[in-house]
Amino acid sequence: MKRLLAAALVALPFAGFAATDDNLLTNGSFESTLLRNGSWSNLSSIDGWTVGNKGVEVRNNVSGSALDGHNFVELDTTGNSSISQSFATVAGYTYELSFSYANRGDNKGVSSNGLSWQLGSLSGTVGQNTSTSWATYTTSFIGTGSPMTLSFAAIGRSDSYGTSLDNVSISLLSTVPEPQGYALMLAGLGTVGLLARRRRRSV
Ligand SMILES: [Ca+2]
Ligand SMILES: [Ca+2]
Repeated sequence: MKRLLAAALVALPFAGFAATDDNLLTNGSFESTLLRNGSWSNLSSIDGWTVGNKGVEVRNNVSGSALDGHNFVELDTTGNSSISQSFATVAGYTYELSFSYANRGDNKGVSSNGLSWQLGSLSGTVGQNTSTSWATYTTSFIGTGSPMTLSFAAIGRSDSYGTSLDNVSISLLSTVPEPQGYALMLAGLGTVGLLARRRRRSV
Protein backbone atom coordinates (compact mmCIF):
# COMPACT_ATOMS: atom_id res chain seq x y z
CA MET A 1 0.00 0.00 0.00
CA LYS A 2 2.77 2.40 0.96
CA ARG A 3 4.54 1.67 -2.29
CA LEU A 4 1.33 2.28 -4.24
CA LEU A 5 0.81 5.58 -2.43
CA ALA A 6 4.37 6.71 -3.14
CA ALA A 7 4.02 5.76 -6.78
CA ALA A 8 0.76 7.71 -7.06
CA LEU A 9 2.29 10.80 -5.45
CA VAL A 10 5.32 10.68 -7.74
CA ALA A 11 3.35 9.95 -10.88
CA LEU A 12 0.51 12.43 -10.49
CA PRO A 13 2.40 15.72 -10.73
CA PHE A 14 3.70 14.58 -14.11
CA ALA A 15 0.39 13.12 -15.19
CA GLY A 16 -0.96 16.19 -16.85
CA PHE A 17 -0.23 19.65 -18.03
CA ALA A 18 -2.72 19.20 -20.81
CA ALA A 19 -5.46 21.74 -20.21
CA THR A 20 -8.34 21.20 -22.59
CA ASP A 21 -10.97 23.46 -24.12
CA ASP A 22 -13.47 20.61 -24.34
CA ASN A 23 -16.74 21.44 -22.66
CA LEU A 24 -17.73 18.72 -20.17
CA LEU A 25 -21.34 19.91 -20.34
CA THR A 26 -23.89 18.80 -22.92
CA ASN A 27 -25.63 21.60 -24.84
CA GLY A 28 -23.85 24.32 -22.84
CA SER A 29 -24.56 26.88 -25.56
CA PHE A 30 -28.21 25.76 -25.95
CA GLU A 31 -27.79 25.11 -29.67
CA SER A 32 -29.49 21.66 -29.64
CA THR A 33 -32.93 23.20 -30.04
CA LEU A 34 -33.72 24.13 -33.65
CA LEU A 35 -35.39 27.55 -33.71
CA ARG A 36 -36.04 29.87 -36.61
CA ASN A 37 -34.22 33.20 -36.51
CA GLY A 38 -36.52 35.61 -34.61
CA SER A 39 -38.40 32.91 -32.71
CA TRP A 40 -38.50 31.57 -29.16
CA SER A 41 -40.03 28.69 -27.24
CA ASN A 42 -40.69 27.85 -23.59
CA LEU A 43 -39.65 24.20 -23.28
CA SER A 44 -40.10 21.64 -20.50
CA SER A 45 -36.97 19.76 -21.57
CA ILE A 46 -33.77 20.43 -23.55
CA ASP A 47 -30.71 18.28 -24.24
CA GLY A 48 -28.38 17.79 -21.30
CA TRP A 49 -30.21 19.90 -18.70
CA THR A 50 -32.78 19.12 -16.04
CA VAL A 51 -35.41 21.83 -16.41
CA GLY A 52 -37.40 23.41 -13.54
CA ASN A 53 -41.20 23.25 -13.49
CA LYS A 54 -41.66 26.58 -15.26
CA GLY A 55 -39.55 25.43 -18.21
CA VAL A 56 -36.70 27.14 -19.98
CA GLU A 57 -37.16 29.86 -22.61
CA VAL A 58 -34.88 29.28 -25.60
CA ARG A 59 -34.54 32.28 -27.94
CA ASN A 60 -32.96 32.95 -31.32
CA ASN A 61 -32.60 36.68 -31.95
CA VAL A 62 -35.52 37.74 -29.73
CA SER A 63 -34.98 40.37 -27.00
CA GLY A 64 -31.25 40.12 -27.58
CA SER A 65 -28.99 37.89 -29.61
CA ALA A 66 -26.79 34.95 -28.65
CA LEU A 67 -23.20 35.48 -27.58
CA ASP A 68 -22.29 32.09 -29.02
CA GLY A 69 -24.12 30.38 -31.89
CA HIS A 70 -27.79 31.24 -32.44
CA ASN A 71 -29.60 30.37 -29.21
CA PHE A 72 -29.52 31.56 -25.63
CA VAL A 73 -31.92 30.99 -22.72
CA GLU A 74 -33.83 32.92 -20.09
CA LEU A 75 -35.02 31.36 -16.83
CA ASP A 76 -37.82 33.79 -15.87
CA THR A 77 -40.22 32.10 -18.31
CA THR A 78 -43.85 32.43 -17.16
CA GLY A 79 -42.17 32.87 -13.76
CA ASN A 80 -38.83 32.11 -12.13
CA SER A 81 -37.50 28.73 -13.23
CA SER A 82 -34.18 26.84 -13.14
CA ILE A 83 -31.91 24.41 -14.99
CA SER A 84 -29.22 22.02 -13.76
CA GLN A 85 -26.74 19.50 -15.13
CA SER A 86 -24.41 16.96 -13.51
CA PHE A 87 -21.00 15.95 -14.83
CA ALA A 88 -18.26 13.55 -13.74
CA THR A 89 -15.13 14.88 -12.00
CA VAL A 90 -11.78 13.44 -10.96
CA ALA A 91 -10.75 14.11 -7.35
CA GLY A 92 -8.10 16.82 -7.14
CA TYR A 93 -8.22 17.94 -10.76
CA THR A 94 -8.84 21.65 -11.36
CA TYR A 95 -11.78 22.68 -13.55
CA GLU A 96 -13.04 25.99 -14.85
CA LEU A 97 -16.67 27.13 -14.89
CA SER A 98 -17.52 29.88 -17.35
CA PHE A 99 -20.86 31.35 -18.45
CA SER A 100 -22.16 34.57 -19.98
CA TYR A 101 -25.21 36.61 -19.00
CA ALA A 102 -27.02 39.76 -20.15
CA ASN A 103 -30.32 41.49 -19.50
CA ARG A 104 -33.00 41.93 -22.15
CA GLY A 105 -33.30 45.28 -23.90
CA ASP A 106 -36.87 45.48 -22.56
CA ASN A 107 -35.89 44.40 -19.02
CA LYS A 108 -38.03 45.53 -16.07
CA GLY A 109 -35.22 46.87 -13.90
CA VAL A 110 -32.74 45.69 -11.28
CA SER A 111 -35.38 44.17 -8.98
CA SER A 112 -36.68 41.94 -11.80
CA ASN A 113 -33.29 40.78 -13.10
CA GLY A 114 -30.62 38.33 -11.95
CA LEU A 115 -29.48 34.73 -11.95
CA SER A 116 -28.13 32.63 -9.13
CA TRP A 117 -25.74 29.76 -9.80
CA GLN A 118 -24.51 26.88 -7.66
CA LEU A 119 -21.77 24.31 -8.14
CA GLY A 120 -20.92 22.09 -5.17
CA SER A 121 -20.07 24.42 -2.30
CA LEU A 122 -19.65 27.43 -4.64
CA SER A 123 -22.50 29.78 -5.47
CA GLY A 124 -23.15 33.33 -6.56
CA THR A 125 -25.50 35.78 -8.24
CA VAL A 126 -25.06 37.78 -11.45
CA GLY A 127 -27.03 40.17 -13.59
CA GLN A 128 -28.74 42.20 -10.86
CA ASN A 129 -28.31 45.35 -12.95
CA THR A 130 -29.78 46.76 -16.16
CA SER A 131 -26.84 46.03 -18.47
CA THR A 132 -27.86 44.53 -21.80
CA SER A 133 -24.29 43.64 -22.86
CA TRP A 134 -23.04 40.10 -22.42
CA ALA A 135 -20.69 39.69 -19.45
CA THR A 136 -18.73 36.53 -18.64
CA TYR A 137 -18.26 35.01 -15.20
CA THR A 138 -15.39 32.58 -14.67
CA THR A 139 -14.20 30.66 -11.64
CA SER A 140 -12.20 27.52 -10.96
CA PHE A 141 -12.95 24.63 -8.65
CA ILE A 142 -11.51 21.28 -7.58
CA GLY A 143 -13.16 18.03 -8.61
CA THR A 144 -14.51 15.85 -5.80
CA GLY A 145 -14.20 12.55 -7.69
CA SER A 146 -17.99 12.25 -7.72
CA PRO A 147 -20.49 13.74 -10.17
CA MET A 148 -20.99 17.45 -9.41
CA THR A 149 -24.09 19.47 -10.29
CA LEU A 150 -24.19 22.95 -11.80
CA SER A 151 -27.47 24.80 -11.49
CA PHE A 152 -28.88 28.19 -12.45
CA ALA A 153 -32.09 29.83 -11.22
CA ALA A 154 -33.85 33.09 -12.01
CA ILE A 155 -33.92 35.44 -9.03
CA GLY A 156 -35.56 38.84 -8.71
CA ARG A 157 -39.24 39.52 -9.33
CA SER A 158 -40.99 36.57 -10.99
CA ASP A 159 -42.56 38.53 -13.86
CA SER A 160 -41.51 36.73 -17.08
CA TYR A 161 -38.66 39.17 -17.72
CA GLY A 162 -35.25 37.90 -16.61
CA THR A 163 -31.54 37.64 -17.28
CA SER A 164 -30.33 35.74 -20.35
CA LEU A 165 -27.71 32.99 -20.19
CA ASP A 166 -25.42 31.56 -22.89
CA ASN A 167 -22.14 29.71 -23.43
CA VAL A 168 -22.04 27.68 -20.21
CA SER A 169 -18.86 25.67 -20.06
CA ILE A 170 -16.92 23.44 -17.70
CA SER A 171 -13.45 22.51 -18.83
CA LEU A 172 -10.49 20.72 -17.33
CA LEU A 173 -7.74 23.21 -16.42
CA SER A 174 -5.17 20.96 -14.81
CA THR A 175 -4.68 17.37 -13.79
CA VAL A 176 -2.04 18.39 -11.26
CA PRO A 177 -3.73 17.88 -7.90
CA GLU A 178 -4.08 20.99 -5.75
CA PRO A 179 -3.21 20.63 -2.04
CA GLN A 180 -6.94 20.13 -1.31
CA GLY A 181 -6.94 17.58 -4.09
CA TYR A 182 -4.11 15.63 -2.46
CA ALA A 183 -6.17 15.51 0.72
CA LEU A 184 -9.16 14.12 -1.20
CA MET A 185 -6.96 11.65 -3.01
CA LEU A 186 -5.24 10.49 0.19
CA ALA A 187 -8.63 10.11 1.83
CA GLY A 188 -9.65 7.97 -1.15
CA LEU A 189 -6.49 5.84 -0.99
CA GLY A 190 -6.96 5.52 2.78
CA THR A 191 -10.43 4.10 2.19
CA VAL A 192 -9.05 1.66 -0.38
CA GLY A 193 -6.36 0.56 2.11
CA LEU A 194 -8.93 0.10 4.86
CA LEU A 195 -11.17 -1.96 2.56
CA ALA A 196 -8.20 -4.08 1.45
CA ARG A 197 -7.25 -4.71 5.06
CA ARG A 198 -10.83 -5.64 5.95
CA ARG A 199 -11.06 -7.94 2.97
CA ARG A 200 -7.80 -9.64 3.97
CA ARG A 201 -9.07 -10.11 7.52
CA SER A 202 -12.38 -11.57 6.38
CA VAL A 203 -10.71 -14.11 4.04
CA1 LIG B 1 -25.65 29.78 -27.71
CA1 LIG C 1 -37.94 38.81 -13.41
